[in-house]
Amino acid sequence: MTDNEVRPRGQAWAAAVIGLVAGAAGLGVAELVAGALAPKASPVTVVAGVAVDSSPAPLKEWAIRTFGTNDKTVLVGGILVVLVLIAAGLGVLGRRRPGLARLGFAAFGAVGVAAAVSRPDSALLDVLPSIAGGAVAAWALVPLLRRAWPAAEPEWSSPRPAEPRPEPPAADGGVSAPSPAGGPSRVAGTGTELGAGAVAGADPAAGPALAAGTVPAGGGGAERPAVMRARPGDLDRRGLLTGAVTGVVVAGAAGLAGRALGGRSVAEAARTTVALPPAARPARALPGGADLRIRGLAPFVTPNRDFYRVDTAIVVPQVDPRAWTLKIHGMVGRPIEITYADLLRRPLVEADVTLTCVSNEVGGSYIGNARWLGARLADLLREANIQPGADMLLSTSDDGWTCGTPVDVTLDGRDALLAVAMNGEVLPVSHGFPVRQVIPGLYGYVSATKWVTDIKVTRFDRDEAYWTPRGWAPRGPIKTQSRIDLPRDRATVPAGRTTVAGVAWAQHRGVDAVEVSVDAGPWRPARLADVPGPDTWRQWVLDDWQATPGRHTIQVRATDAAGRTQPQAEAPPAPDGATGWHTITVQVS
Ligand SMILES: Nc1nc2c(c(=O)[nH]1)N[C@H]1C(S)=C(S)[C@@H](COP(=O)(O)O)O[C@H]1N2
Ligand SMILES: [Mo]
Repeated sequence: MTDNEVRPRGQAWAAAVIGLVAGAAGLGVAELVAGALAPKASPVTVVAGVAVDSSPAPLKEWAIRTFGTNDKTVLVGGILVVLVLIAAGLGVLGRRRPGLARLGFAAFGAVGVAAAVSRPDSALLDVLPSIAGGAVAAWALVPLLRRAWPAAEPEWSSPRPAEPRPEPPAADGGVSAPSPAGGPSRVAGTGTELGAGAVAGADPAAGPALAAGTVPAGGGGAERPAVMRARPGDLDRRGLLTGAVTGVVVAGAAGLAGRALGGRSVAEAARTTVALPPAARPARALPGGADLRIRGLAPFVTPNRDFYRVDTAIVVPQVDPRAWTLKIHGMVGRPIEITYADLLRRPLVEADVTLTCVSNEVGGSYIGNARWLGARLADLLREANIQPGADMLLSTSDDGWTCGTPVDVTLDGRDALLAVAMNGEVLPVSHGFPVRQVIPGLYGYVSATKWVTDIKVTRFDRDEAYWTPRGWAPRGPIKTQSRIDLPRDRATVPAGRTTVAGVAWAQHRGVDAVEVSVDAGPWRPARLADVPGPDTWRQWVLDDWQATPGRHTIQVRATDAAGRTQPQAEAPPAPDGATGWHTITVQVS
């Protein structure tokens, strides 16, 4: 550093704080713009969306395994951590190379813009939040730096000239410290004395920047003359504080306002006004013995609030049912487009169907059973007059996710539905409001499109759905499985007669037998609960296991109505569903 360059000294932490504050202000403003104009395009959301869609299958599996349904919260948290680190780094860089740091923030805005336009459901306005955020962060950086180092060399306000600058005439004058070389605003009175006036003159916004109380901090202190004099490169703590507080207030206010604007959930509001028509074909009453009502055993009907949720949406799509339509097109004689009102006027059927996720591990919880109300998909497909040779329905959701379903499965008489209600309630927003597919017997990724808006009749050899290029099988019939709910794995239970219970499923084939084995001993048949049909899971119980002290292993296996017993061989969820026998260990005391 030459004499005529007064650089901000030390205090990288202060610069890091400034970078964070500038970044936060940018994010806050981006949220505000998103809330007002482009609800799906908050920068963090779109970047997270890109991350979800481009992460390889093993990573996705790992995330689901490790974080469960919190995987997206963790992802957003991870993105924020990266943003924090980079914003802090840009702040530090900004002390020396403000132009470059500004470019860095602008680059972040550009990443957000790129992510926004790459989303399958992107709209023109979606570029705005990231542009606004990047611009605000890049802009805010310099005034914040200037407040914190009001008397340092003002290269922050102009690009640094390549040539050594001529000494301003006043600079070598009466001031004891080297004077800032360039910028017009800094020359006057280069506040080397601990007086408010001089610096206030330099930057009115900074207020009494070097006023008493601004005790020079940190490493710089030692070099200081006994009389407290602030030198031009010193950190002005009050300026830092006021700048940071202003930035954080702006960030918080803008962010909250954005959330408030964006949070007025169109879908949630519309949902409460829907009057569900009665079913033209109600489901038969559940057999009395469908639920064994054993504490700790999954209830036969999964309440909506407990129903697992799996999808790629970072924010739940908000679909206005008044604007919703479903198109059926492609290999059809007569393309169809129907509205929500049209759909509700059709004869609706009710069906008990258990949904299962292909990512469910043996013994896992990505499964739930509900009573669905919906229009029969087969009727609509017949009205559209499907052409021979079509074997796939490529359905698309409002947020651009796609799903490939075999045509024959939807036409074979099973309750393949365009569902509008779940357990007697209008479909919850997170489960696909206003309309989703429900097709018994297929894993969710090839059947259960939520927020469905489009069905293209096509062929498996011509089209690919979302998960196929990501390593999952194009077709996904549900494999026969069973789970022990009780006792819990690794539980300690008292010796004596002990209840072992769980659920088993083989959707659309039906479960005919469940057997339990303790310590690899003989298989004993469990008692099966009643079921309304082959499309739901089935509770089972073994009432009379005589537990003896020590450690025991319990295993379960199910057999479907075709007589096929689930295989022992263990397979992971990818590419087409986990296999193996659920095995738990318990300590009996
Ligand atoms: N739009 C959309 N629909 C979707 C998905 C998705 O990512 N996006 N995931 C599917 C998967 S993998 C499963 S297992 C089911 C889960 O439905 P649920 O969240 O109502 O339990 O939704 C299916 N429908
Ligand atoms: Mo799934």
